[in-house]
Amino acid sequence: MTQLRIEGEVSSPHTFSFNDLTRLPDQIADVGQFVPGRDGGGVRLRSLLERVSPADSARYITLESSDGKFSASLPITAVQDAIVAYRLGDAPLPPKKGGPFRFFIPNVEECAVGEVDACANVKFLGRLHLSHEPGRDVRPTSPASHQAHHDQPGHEHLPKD
Ligand SMILES: Nc1nc2c(c(=O)[nH]1)N[C@H]1C(S)=C(S)[C@@H](COP(=O)(O)O)O[C@H]1N2
Ligand SMILES: [Mo]
Repeated sequence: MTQLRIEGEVSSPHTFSFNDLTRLPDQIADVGQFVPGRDGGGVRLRSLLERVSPADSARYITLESSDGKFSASLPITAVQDAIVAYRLGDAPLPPKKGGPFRFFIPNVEECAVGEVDACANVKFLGRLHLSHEPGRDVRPTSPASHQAHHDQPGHEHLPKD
């Protein structure tokens, strides 16, 4: 079963299953309320962070896809309202929606314009890592490299439907 791991500079590293996530506080019934055009349910990132107890030294959170190919690293303070989408009705969020786990930052800036942008909405999330210094970040940083990123086979935008 696919799970979501949180580790690094935390007191209690933890691996969350679908069922674990359903039991956390701060559930979001409809992510579309905060991220227009998206469906599914989720939970606030802060609920997962409370469960693992970040160390005082932790300043960055690195979001990694389960295949290890995509990652983004952001200041923890910038993602206080972020959502981990994990369900579609009573079932796990399907890959065609970026599941089983997908990161969403409400009211985020458009792609390739800053430290916290829509490129950090990591799909197929497998691991969250907390650290003092920024972690691995492979987000495209210019309009041209962003276009090239999405032109790669398998990197097209997901349909919003
Ligand atoms: N795993 C993974 N997540 C990813 C990417 C990726 O290539 N792989 N691309 C990012 C970029 S650059 C953007 S703009 C958004 C696109 O999300 P969408 O497919 O839902 O439109 O996903 C982000 N998350
Ligand atoms: Mo992007």
